Amino acid sequence: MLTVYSPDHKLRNARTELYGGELVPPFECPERMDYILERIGQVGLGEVIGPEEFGLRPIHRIHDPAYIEFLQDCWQEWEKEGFQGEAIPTVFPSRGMQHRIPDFIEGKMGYYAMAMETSISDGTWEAARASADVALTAQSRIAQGAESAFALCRPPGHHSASDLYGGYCFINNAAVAVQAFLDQGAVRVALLDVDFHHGNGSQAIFYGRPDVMFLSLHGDPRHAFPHFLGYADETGEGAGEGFNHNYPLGPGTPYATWGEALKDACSRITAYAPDAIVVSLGVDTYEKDPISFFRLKSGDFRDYGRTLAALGRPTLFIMEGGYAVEEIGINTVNVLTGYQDA
Ligand code: SP5
Ligand code: ZN
Repeated sequence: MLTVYSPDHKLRNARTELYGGELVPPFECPERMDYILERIGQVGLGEVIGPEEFGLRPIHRIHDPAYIEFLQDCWQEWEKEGFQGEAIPTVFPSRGMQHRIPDFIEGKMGYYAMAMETSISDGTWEAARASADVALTAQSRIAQGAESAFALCRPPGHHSASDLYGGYCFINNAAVAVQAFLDQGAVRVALLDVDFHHGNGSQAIFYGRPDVMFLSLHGDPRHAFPHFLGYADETGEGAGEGFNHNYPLGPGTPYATWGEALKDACSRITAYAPDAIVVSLGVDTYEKDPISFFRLKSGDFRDYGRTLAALGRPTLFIMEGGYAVEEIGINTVNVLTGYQDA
């Protein structure tokens, strides 16, 4: 299987994450990519290529142009104020307040943030743009006839909606790739999100549309980030009714239970008969993940890779989360070899 990777992810090197009331080194760190690349080499998964540049047009198909401008300018505007730390919002358009976009950077950040653990710093925008190019390059290989491809995206994307960043995400790489398939002639695309966290951004983007079926297995929002979306009764709206499927799962969920949910999701995908499948591949479902609560073991990742292969559709894997850094390579590549060897 072909992998697309850009070293420009290293430009995303924030020093801080707000966690438990402290500023700590981010869980979503550059070293994650080193372990995945190393494992790709060890198992001989296949060629690793760099991305092509696609510009802003495919990004604007998903994201509000004013939001993209905000991402581009945020760090300079923050620095200009003479603040000493990284850019973090402190005030939000909460219940009963206006949703007008302020001029001052602190207000703009609160408007565009869905969570404040994610600091913005120098290079964040450049890395996010490169990550989208990685996704689009892998997508284009499938559009040209490859059966599968792996977009080794960093930063991740699935928490980002049309005009929201947070949860370590800035541009929704998976959504941009889904839209690229549709713009190139696909009629239906399934977006399957197996990251531990609910893909709130992806759900929001496609919630009213029947041309994208979104399915997500994730920590129950009553207990897990992002807490405010991902319930089972969110089934789509308007023309999109019936094309959104959430599988919230509780603390301690083992692979036996998770795998049953995946099989249910797969039967829905088969019935939908999509032209392509995009997998938001987070491996924070792993038992040793430091911020998550499922109990998948390394071998389980290979097992569900085989389940995905049985769908028999062109499949684009997009990297999302996974924070047990030393095992992230083994777990991620197990999904891909499970798929490939099936
Ligand atoms: C892409 C992705 O996986 N984003 C996840 C972002 C999660 N950030 C907030 C994490 C808060 C975790 N709190 C749980 C404490 C458990 N000890
Ligand atoms: Zn996650």
